[in-house]
Amino acid sequence: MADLSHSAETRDALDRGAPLVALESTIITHGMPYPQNLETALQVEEDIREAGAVPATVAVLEGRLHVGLERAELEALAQASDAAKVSRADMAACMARGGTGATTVSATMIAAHLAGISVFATGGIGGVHRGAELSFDISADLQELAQTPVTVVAAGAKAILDIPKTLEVLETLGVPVIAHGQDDFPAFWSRASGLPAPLRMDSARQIAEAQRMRGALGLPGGQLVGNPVPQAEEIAAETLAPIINRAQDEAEAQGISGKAVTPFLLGRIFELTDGQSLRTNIALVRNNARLAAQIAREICALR
Ligand code: PSU
Ligand code: MN
Repeated sequence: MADLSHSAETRDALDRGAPLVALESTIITHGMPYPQNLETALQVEEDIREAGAVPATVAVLEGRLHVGLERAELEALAQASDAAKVSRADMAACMARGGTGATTVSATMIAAHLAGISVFATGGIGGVHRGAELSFDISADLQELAQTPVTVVAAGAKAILDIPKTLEVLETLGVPVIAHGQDDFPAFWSRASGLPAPLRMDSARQIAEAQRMRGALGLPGGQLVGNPVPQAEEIAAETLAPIINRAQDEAEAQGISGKAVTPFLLGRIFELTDGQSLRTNIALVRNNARLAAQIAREICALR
């Protein structure tokens, strides 16, 4: 078994059997600019504590897999310009060569499961990119949800993705997709995607019970919870559509491909919305962290 490193706080919570929420770090290094990335990471950890759970931010630091970062480690990662973006495919290679990398949803799920943490909060998951019928660009996050038993709370999938195809692939892979408190699957910056989620649950308790039942049935994999961004912070889908199209056209014209696509699009949308996309992103991550903390507490209570 891989040897994990923990912050003192995370280690203590694991020892006590306290509710824990894992957090990814690609959002810190590749999803937001400094210093908002650091402020948000610290704020989200605090939101989880206030909601009665313990945060565990995941990253690979100099070859070691950390589940729970000390503040100085988080500060260094937020300012690192050379951190790799690590997902399932490159996690072991990064560790073997002593590298430093931020974990995506897929790598964070793997790390959380190794540490015995079953709930994870993020902003948005990766999914099927537009034009995937030609590019085959489908995030490893989807396959991970099918095989690793962690409930992931996200604000849905970004409109930079092909949301109908993303939902189809999740169905094929047997991943429960749950909208929290509404019928629509949320669309990250906007509350509604115009597409109903296959499942709807209105409480953290229901989500925890569904996860437990999956385990009892011996089904592999996790659950995806789509938690809509708070109304006051949402950006209307109509406002964003032309901006997303423009960012997409630029990515294509500049030949951006592979793992560079998502960070490029996020960066351009930030610029083209004069920072409004970042404010919304911060609000939705915090909202997801609070729900994830409630789910983690319910899972503990069911044990
Ligand atoms: N969605 C966001 N912000 C992010 C990401 C997704 O709103 O930073 C990151 C996550 O870490 C996710 C990854 O796992 O992008 C997906 O990348 P790709 O599309 O290359 O699989
Ligand atoms: Mn991709």
